Amino acid sequence: MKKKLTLETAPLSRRTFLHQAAAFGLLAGIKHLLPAYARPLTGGLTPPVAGSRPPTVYELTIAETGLRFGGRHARATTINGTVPGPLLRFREGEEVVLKVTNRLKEDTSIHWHGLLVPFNMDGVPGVSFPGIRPGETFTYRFALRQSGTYWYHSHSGLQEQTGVYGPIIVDPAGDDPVAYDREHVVVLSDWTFEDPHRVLRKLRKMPGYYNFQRQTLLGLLRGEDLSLRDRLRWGRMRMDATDLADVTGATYTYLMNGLAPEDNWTALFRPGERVRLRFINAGAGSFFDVRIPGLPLTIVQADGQNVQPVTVDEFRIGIAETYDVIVEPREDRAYTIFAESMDRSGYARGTLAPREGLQAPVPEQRRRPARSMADMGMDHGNMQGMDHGNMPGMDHGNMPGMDHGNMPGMDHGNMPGMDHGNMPGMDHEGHGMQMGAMAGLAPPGTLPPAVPHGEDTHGPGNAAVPMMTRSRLHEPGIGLGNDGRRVLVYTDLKSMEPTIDMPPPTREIELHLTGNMERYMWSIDGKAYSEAPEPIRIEKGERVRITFVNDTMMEHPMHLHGMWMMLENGHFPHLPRKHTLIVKPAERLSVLVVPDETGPWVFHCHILYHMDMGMFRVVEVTEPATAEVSQ
Ligand SMILES: [Cu+2]
Repeated sequence: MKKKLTLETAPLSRRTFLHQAAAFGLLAGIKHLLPAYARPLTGGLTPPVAGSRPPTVYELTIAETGLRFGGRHARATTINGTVPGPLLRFREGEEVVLKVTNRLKEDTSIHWHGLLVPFNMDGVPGVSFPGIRPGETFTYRFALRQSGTYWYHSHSGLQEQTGVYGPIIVDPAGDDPVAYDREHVVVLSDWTFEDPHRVLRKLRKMPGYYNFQRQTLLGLLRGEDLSLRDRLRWGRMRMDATDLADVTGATYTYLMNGLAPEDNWTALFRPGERVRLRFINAGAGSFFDVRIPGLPLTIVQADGQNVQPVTVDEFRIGIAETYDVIVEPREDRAYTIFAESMDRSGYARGTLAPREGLQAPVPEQRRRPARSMADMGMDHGNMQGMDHGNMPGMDHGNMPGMDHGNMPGMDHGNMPGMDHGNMPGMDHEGHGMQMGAMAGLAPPGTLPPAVPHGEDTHGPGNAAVPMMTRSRLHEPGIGLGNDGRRVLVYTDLKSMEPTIDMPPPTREIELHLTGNMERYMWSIDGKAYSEAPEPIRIEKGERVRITFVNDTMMEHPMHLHGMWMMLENGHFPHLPRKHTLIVKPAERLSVLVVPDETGPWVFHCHILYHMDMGMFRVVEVTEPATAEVSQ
């Protein structure tokens, strides 16, 4: 199908916009000029120009600029003077040149999130290139091998928190399989008026610093959240069931295209049009739950890759993920685009309207949810006969004593879903194990089985290991799915095109996401990046299964550079290709990778502060050694 872009639906010209905006006083609260797509009132994106062109050249200047967010002054790190930065629009197959100039007093960088590029164009200082020094210009040059919605951001220090991010659209070389009449980019992010280094210092001193939503005694007496028994249990674990996000609305202003909720970013449509919304979560520390009351949302793309359309009422967008959504507003009225932060401490908001000046009611915020025993891998439904009261050494603050032999009634044979016969080569004793060329790994697409945690507790950098880890891809996630709304889950995602050439994996690498919330330490397999862990080595063309095991109580949006992760959600050969995956607490999740570019690629948690604290690794892709070895 061809997309229809008629003259009537063409975006407002800048002059028309300024004229109308001035007439209605819309610019009053918005002192800074935003890129066209992000302005308070926008008709939509400029349609792409067809035909081949010489290399597209973009000049991007990173500098400190005074801006306003929700009426308050701020110093932001901007790209060409704005937050978010300009929309970069390319066409699949073309070569692009991006000249990035650093006008800061510190080094900077830009990483093209989700784009497959040669490693030296990937923009990670210290891994892909040295970084861009103050006053210097670095020229990125690469050919585009894909299409879809992506984004870019700084990979230096905490610059992403202070504004260095922007959207990317790569139009397909041929016809777009998604039909639409009009499109808008919706960049979600979080802004703090504090210096992010100060935010991090506070978290390191007191990880619950921004958690102003703890359970109160009054709430306990009212029977909210947890029973007294559960609450005491959480206390013994020195954890807080209401710890949903490290950084919250206590300091964050949640932004939609750089605008605070009161500035009400407004996207225009004509009733009856098919409107494509390209959602990008460019937040440094916030997951968003997105809905548009009154409109079903048809998901057509995830992380830039077309998926078989699935219609939902709401979806959770993890940090660094993107989702393209089709809506068909038929009525001549306004609709609120509501993006609530996962911990319910605030929201980003905008409006879809047939003309300016309209707005719809803003939904009430829901109550923040609480963590459950399932998030600790202690789901009673899955483990009959597990009497917690009788478990000696169950001090989760430091759980080396997870001795299964000491747990009365914990009969592994009784655990549904734990079929050892289905787990070829599962060595429970070790983590980070690399099983060499092993025949009999589960076929591509298989959901990981539930597995009790092994002996390795990952050392002092890790606070707790869940007793049982299992697939949670079918779960909508904490705080969702219990109010009658249909919520997108990862098992809904099926790629549009089948993966035809995907023989079974020949090797499995298991990685544990670890951390100590109390000390604000974050790591992989118990080691922070500063402890110089060995790179993860994969040969070019090798078919590897990577299994992530989340040993912490938080969701981690894990991002792998340089290659797709094919999510094993049971839908082979239609496994969705993702660049970022939310891994839930106590979850075991597998992806297949087949790297086709050599070089050092980074793999990290996209919560900026977790990455900074060390939840970061290098994946070294090398040329295959010799024919004998690779045989
Ligand atoms: Cu993380």
